[in-house]
Amino acid sequence: MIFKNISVIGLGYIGLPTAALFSNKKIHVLGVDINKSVVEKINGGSTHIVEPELDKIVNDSVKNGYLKAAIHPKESDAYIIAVPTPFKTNNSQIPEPDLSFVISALNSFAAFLKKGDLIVLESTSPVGTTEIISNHLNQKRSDLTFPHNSDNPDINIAYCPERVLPGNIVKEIIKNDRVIGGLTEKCTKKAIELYSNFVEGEMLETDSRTAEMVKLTENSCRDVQIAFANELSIICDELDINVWNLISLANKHPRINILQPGPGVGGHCIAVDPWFIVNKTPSNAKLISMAREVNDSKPNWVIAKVKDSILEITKSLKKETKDITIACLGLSFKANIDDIRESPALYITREISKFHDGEIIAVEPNIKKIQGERFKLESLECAKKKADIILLLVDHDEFKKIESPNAYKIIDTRGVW
Ligand code: SAJ
Repeated sequence: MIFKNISVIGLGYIGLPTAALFSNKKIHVLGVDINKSVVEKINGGSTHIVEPELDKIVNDSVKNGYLKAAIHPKESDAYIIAVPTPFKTNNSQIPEPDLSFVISALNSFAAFLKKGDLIVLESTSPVGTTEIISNHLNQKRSDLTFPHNSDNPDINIAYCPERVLPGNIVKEIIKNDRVIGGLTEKCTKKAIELYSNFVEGEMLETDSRTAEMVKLTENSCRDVQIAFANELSIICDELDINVWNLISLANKHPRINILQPGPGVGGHCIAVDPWFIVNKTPSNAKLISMAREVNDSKPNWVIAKVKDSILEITKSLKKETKDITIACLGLSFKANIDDIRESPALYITREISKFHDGEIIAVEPNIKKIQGERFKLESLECAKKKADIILLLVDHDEFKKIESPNAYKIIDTRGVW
């Protein structure tokens, strides 16, 4: 085996399962994270992430001595970078990718690099980032040759994006095909050799720029398709047509497959990655940019619906707003997970709690407690009993199991009832 030691930088939703699966194959893995409590938790054999099957793999690997976590990397044969690549808004209109975590990761292991090492970037990144990595490391280590300026470099660098779905990460990380783009063909081959340790899907070879763009394209494609569904939902509302029924009928056409509207697009991927394309090619990325705008505006459209409903109740039931109870069902960014990052459901619930002076109940079966909010976490039963307005925001299984509740006003943003 050519990779005896691997360092995985960033122990989040992608880095931790990746580190765990390599160590599960009896390769010594050092998981690196700047967060001390994450490091301690993993060294204690548990995880800070809720993902099916992950706990056991991490626990087994730590017990067997193949997985360790630390704040700093050490000399390894391969370095995998799985750190966040958020965007900065600054004053510019188009959000700008923030590569500072990638650069810090490079700086943390540059001194350990030796001839023959492999570096793989997994973080979603703008086109050209893998080349930036090569240049950056070359500046730090002029004693070594790098792929941007050598045909047979000492250091191999490739881009291999993660493509796994939160909630099904462990299964998908093993089974999904991988797109692997090295800065040279040899870099690609080396990265394939590395991932073959646990990946059962096909290894699809390409160059780094194409691999970077593939990842952005996948998430932008989904964003554009969801925007189409969200736009349809607003049009149908105006025309008094049930959008769920419409989509299900249109989808009977053999070549039509419309996605589902919702309260907006959340999570840390689809709502972010399209901006990386728009930022690079602003005048040509028209549709991609417009899709972001459509999806980002959907939560405020839902809030306007809630305001209309409150007004209707004050008029028809002669209730004061302080006596109107609103129940928001779901806070996570999508069904059956506990992840609230960039969640439109959480944003909508918070915004309602800013203007509504009556009681606001949130029901989130995947979260036990929430602090510092103006709304309370309650049971579904309590919400059904007390609410004048029921706003369904996430299609959790628990909500799908029940019949449409008996509130004065039901706003179902996911077409569950
Ligand atoms: N959503 C809708 N309607 C739909 C589908 C999704 O409103 O028909 C919403 C969801 O509710 C959620 C958001 O879109 O708020 C994103 O959810 P998702 O399930 O589409 O995607 P993520 O963010 O959980 O994971 C995506 C996946 N990408 C694609 O499916 C192309 C995953 O494979 C990627 O690995 C992941 O992004 C990532 O890490 O980039």
